[in-house]
Amino acid sequence: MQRDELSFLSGPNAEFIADLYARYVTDPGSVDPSWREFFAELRDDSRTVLEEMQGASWGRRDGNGNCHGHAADAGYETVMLDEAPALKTPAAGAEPSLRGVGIDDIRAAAKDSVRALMLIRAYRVRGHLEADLDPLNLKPRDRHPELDPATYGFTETDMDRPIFLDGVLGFQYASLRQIVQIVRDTYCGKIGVEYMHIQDPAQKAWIQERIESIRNQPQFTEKGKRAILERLTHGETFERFLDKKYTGTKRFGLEGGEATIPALEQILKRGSQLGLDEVVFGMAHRGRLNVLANVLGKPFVAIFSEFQGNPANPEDVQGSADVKYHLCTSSDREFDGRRVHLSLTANPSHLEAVDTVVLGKVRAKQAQKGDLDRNQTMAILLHGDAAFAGQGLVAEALDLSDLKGYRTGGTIHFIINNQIGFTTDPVKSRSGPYCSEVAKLIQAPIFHVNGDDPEAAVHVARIAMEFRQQFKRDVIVDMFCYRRHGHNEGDEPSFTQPHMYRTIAKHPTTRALYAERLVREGVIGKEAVDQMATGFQARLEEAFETASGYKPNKADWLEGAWSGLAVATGDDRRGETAVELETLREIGTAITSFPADFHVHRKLTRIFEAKRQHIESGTEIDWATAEALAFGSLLIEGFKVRLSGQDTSRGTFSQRHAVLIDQETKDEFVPLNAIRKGQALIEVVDSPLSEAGVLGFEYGFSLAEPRALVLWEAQFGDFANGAQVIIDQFIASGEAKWLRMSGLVMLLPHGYEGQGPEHSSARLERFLQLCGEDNMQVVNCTTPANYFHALRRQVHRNFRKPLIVMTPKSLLRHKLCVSRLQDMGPGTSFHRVMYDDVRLCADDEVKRVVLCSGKVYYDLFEERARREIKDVCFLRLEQLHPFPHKALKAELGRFPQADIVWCQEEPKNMGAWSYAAPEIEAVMAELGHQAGRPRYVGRPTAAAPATGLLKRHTREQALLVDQALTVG
Ligand SMILES: Cc1ncc(C[n+]2csc(CCOP(=O)(O)OP(=O)(O)O)c2C)c(N)n1
Ligand SMILES: [Mg+2]
Repeated sequence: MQRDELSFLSGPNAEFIADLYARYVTDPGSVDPSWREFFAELRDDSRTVLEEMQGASWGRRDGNGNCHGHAADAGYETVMLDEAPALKTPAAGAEPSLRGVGIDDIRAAAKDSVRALMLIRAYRVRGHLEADLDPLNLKPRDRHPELDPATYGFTETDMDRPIFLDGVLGFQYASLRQIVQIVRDTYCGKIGVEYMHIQDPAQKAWIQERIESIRNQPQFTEKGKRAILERLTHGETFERFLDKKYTGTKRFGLEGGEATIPALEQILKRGSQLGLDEVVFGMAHRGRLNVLANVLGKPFVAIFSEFQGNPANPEDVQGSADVKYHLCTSSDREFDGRRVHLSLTANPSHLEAVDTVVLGKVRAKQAQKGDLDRNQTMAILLHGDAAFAGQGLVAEALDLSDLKGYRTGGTIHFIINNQIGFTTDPVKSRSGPYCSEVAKLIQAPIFHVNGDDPEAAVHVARIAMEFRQQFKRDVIVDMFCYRRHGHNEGDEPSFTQPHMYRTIAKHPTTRALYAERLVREGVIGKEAVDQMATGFQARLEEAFETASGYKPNKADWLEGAWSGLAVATGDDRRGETAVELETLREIGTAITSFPADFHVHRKLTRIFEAKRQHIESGTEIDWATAEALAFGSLLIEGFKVRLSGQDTSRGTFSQRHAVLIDQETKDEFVPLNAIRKGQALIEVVDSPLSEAGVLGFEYGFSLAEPRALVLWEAQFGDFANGAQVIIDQFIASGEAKWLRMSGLVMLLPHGYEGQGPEHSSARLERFLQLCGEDNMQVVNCTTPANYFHALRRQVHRNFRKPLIVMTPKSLLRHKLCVSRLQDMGPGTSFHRVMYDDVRLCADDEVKRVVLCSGKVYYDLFEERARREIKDVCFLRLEQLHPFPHKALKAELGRFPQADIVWCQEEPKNMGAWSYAAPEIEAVMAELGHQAGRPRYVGRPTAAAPATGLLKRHTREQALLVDQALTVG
């Protein structure tokens, strides 16, 4: 059959066949028997193909201009690879015509087209499975049957017959031989692309166009190639140098994955052309020193000095410091005259824990600079293959990526996939075919690339950057490479991976392979290659010589957004937190108002009415109202407030109602954002059901934005232990390890109310055990006003410390747990210790002082009143850490004759007892108090925090209250 005769299959006829097929699918009897036979012969997935005949693949793509906006750039110049013109055979004005063509011809030609489309589609979906990705070629690559033309009934004799494609792959007609060549070039080279899982047609079409138009073959100018070689040379020489000078010292070298360096460089360079001016990096151990030096430009001399065991910061601001491959740094770099600020976030050993911290920082920075379309600031997260597959935090971070309250306009994830995790093989560390599978959770495109082809790595890095800027969504680069040495430099890898390491030993370095290629291509001479390495080595030597005399001249904190803040000193830390009564009333009016046409829930109007009356009378201000007053007052002072947590906008206990929902339209209204013109805004975000990920995010936000009150709320305090890594590794120790302050507030519902083991305790004891070196504050307030001051204090001092708050549940509605407006008014402040409001007897008649904290105070208070006891007085420790030594001493000094009891509702091995007992004893010793030490009253030691039986709870609670009040 001649080509012209095949023209019947262009546009309209293609649709005709697709329509015919649609009819066949719904009712096979409705089509001509010859067509029925034809369709029946097709495989199951022909449905997809025929559907696509009318869709993006068959029809013309929209030709999104941005796909081709690849301005040649100085460093890595890329020119588009023109497709060989011989392959292009446009249908020269052929008119659709069925004249003179028999049904058998139509059937044969249509069958060819459909089968070819199925094959092409199979390559788009699964071509990556046959891509040449592993530099070590450890496993023979299996052929996938769907990528074999024979599967579709093609035989060798079909190879050269023209097949009508109507624009697919850019061709009107192509032979099967040509088609196979093109799809294999595009999908089975050194790059494997997974994108057909993306449901958004524009994103899918963009990627298809971007890669198919150039058969996914990068082509670089000579200058670009030399630049890539130079970056590889820096990467390799740096590790070699460290290996020579500090043999056996842990550095978690990048060797085997050096293509990371030019790839990152490309992201920054292309990003700067597309509007980026700030990148926040998060990464683990592997290659971190190399990235610090060769991407972020940390001075070599500083790194060498740290290798010699010297501190990274001046002695006087040392903190407890951290190992060198956890440290943060920041720098400015220029790309073609455009400045890009780079920072690498400090991280703990815990893999992937830094991910959402980085995202939170990016979000805060975007807000700071008004980067509303998120074009300027971006996160790059580097991952190990085992960690990316294994750590749940990766999924949590991905889940945040497109949520309104957390999105950051897309992150580039770069996996340094060295095909091993410490000693563990991929087959033992993941169930899926790739380490990157989890990214499909958010339908991110995934570019697998062979790290021994640095041009391919740079090429996909560029596409990733363009995709992020175009769609503001996450994108994954999975760079297959290897790890030349053991997990660290003192580790013997062949105990467990003998075959792999025999292969690696014989395998030339990425740089050597690439240099050889460029010499072969005539891009560079052999001498120039060597010179590149020796020249760089000389620079390293020079830095090395001066390292022993190197002194960091200042710590890199309290700069930028943090300037004006200082290191916390002294004991008096109440800050200026009082607010004029007039202002409080103004806020009170705003938070109980809503637009006239807003349909508020009936029950809420009643609640708001009562609230408003209390504010007017200045009495009975409950917890949630005090909180709203604290937020509102900060907002009108210009401090932003960001509160996130599960169901936080309503409040787990239906107490907050910070966001109102119109009962007719579902519109939202935030009364706190309608106090005054020009006020700062509050962002109250209902979070996804994650603890670690979200807490990390808010911590990150607080690192970048000291002028905001940032809060995370747990649904119940217990759930915070799902975020233990963030608490231990960042919140409690970040300032000491990395000189990074945070004013983050954690709100943790806590209190024994008979709700069972999992809804009673926020594990106060754990937080207290973490306290040391003035690292954070732990409070367990008993009054709304004191909570009000504790919140305001967070941003009204010249330093920042995390604040852990045990928050109430039943006390949210307790008639005694209320404050007066004037307790927040002029002259008031936070109280670390609170004593009885009313003196029941003279100080020297007091027989017992009960020290307590939090909710149990109200149980004690009510029972003392019921029994009309006069000689027992209460001292509430509102703040547990820093321990209110001075205030407690002053109070306890009033009662030298009394016995001292510590009363808590938690079991003895929990709550504040273990922490507070020695502190109280020290105060008593200083006073020479006759009682010597405090006596414990509370639940006995227990395994679970609380009983699940309400009756037992009530009995236990009554007993401990009784013991606390019974003297003698
Ligand atoms: C949460 C966590 N668990 C365990 C470890 C101990 N550990 C350090 S590196 C490593 C292997 C990481 O493998 P991979 O993510 O592939 O990175 P690679 O070292 O291969 O670059 C392990 C298990 C850790 N650092 N963090
Ligand atoms: Mg690995």
